[in-house]
Amino acid sequence: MADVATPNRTTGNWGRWGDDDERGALNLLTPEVVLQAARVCTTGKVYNLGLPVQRSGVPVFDYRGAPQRLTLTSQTDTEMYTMYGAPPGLGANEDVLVVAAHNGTHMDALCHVYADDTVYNGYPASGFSSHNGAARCGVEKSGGFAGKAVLLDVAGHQGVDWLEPGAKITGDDLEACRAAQGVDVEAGDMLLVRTGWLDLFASLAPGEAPPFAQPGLGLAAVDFVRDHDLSAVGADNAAIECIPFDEDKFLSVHVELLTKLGITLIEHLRLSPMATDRCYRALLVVAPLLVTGGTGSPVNPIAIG
Ligand code: UVW
Repeated sequence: MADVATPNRTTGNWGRWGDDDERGALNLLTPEVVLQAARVCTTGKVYNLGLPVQRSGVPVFDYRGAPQRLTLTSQTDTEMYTMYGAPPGLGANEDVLVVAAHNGTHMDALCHVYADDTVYNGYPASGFSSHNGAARCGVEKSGGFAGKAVLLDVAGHQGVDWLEPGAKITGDDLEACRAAQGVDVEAGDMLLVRTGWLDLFASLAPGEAPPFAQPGLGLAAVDFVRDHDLSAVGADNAAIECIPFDEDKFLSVHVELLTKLGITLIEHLRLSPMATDRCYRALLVVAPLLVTGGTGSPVNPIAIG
């Protein structure tokens, strides 16, 4: 059972887990809830929900730059290995990874977005500095987490490969999809929403630019998330929310979910394999890098059906 309190319509989840809280709705994932979540597994099939880390063929916002795997050492460095005493033919290949935290499949820490100069739980946005990162609500405070995930395949339910770029998903859309799939959504669940965006992206010709607009949650989906008292929300698009942002307000859904409700967001999830298998309930394990003061982290969440 998750805790008995529920998010307040005005104050969200601020103060719900104490004035010092930095984990937000992840607090709902108590040991009892995680044990319960493990019981939803029926097939044991493991789904890697992360995108590959590579320079091309993955969605990238220009200002963040493409992920880079750079070679640090390889068989071209035999001289160095010989120095360490390695016999001919023995060596090691090593990489350096250069990855913008919010590009590929990643989770947003609660410090990621501020509104009215404030992040989740009322901490001042000024607590973030370029050198140290977030004084409060950095990704290391979220830590790894696990629980039950419910996949709502909204695109599949609406009979399309992907929702139109810019489409705003409402709470009614989520509820209709939930009912059609015959799954319950319980307090503490992690909601995964499939818009089909990554399938649209995959359908593009090499070098073809994706549309700027993306389908995603609109403000009319916020009540569904709040009223079900969810612990995290993930989607297969770049920002969970629709782009352009609903009501033309910058990051409007982020502000409602991440900042007010303290709900961790996980973006660019590969959800189609689960949808194809009609795997609508799974144990989900998310393990961010514990970057001190970090605004988020690349992740490869593992869903077990
Ligand atoms: C923004 O949308 C600004 O970031 P993210 O995709 O990490 O949520």
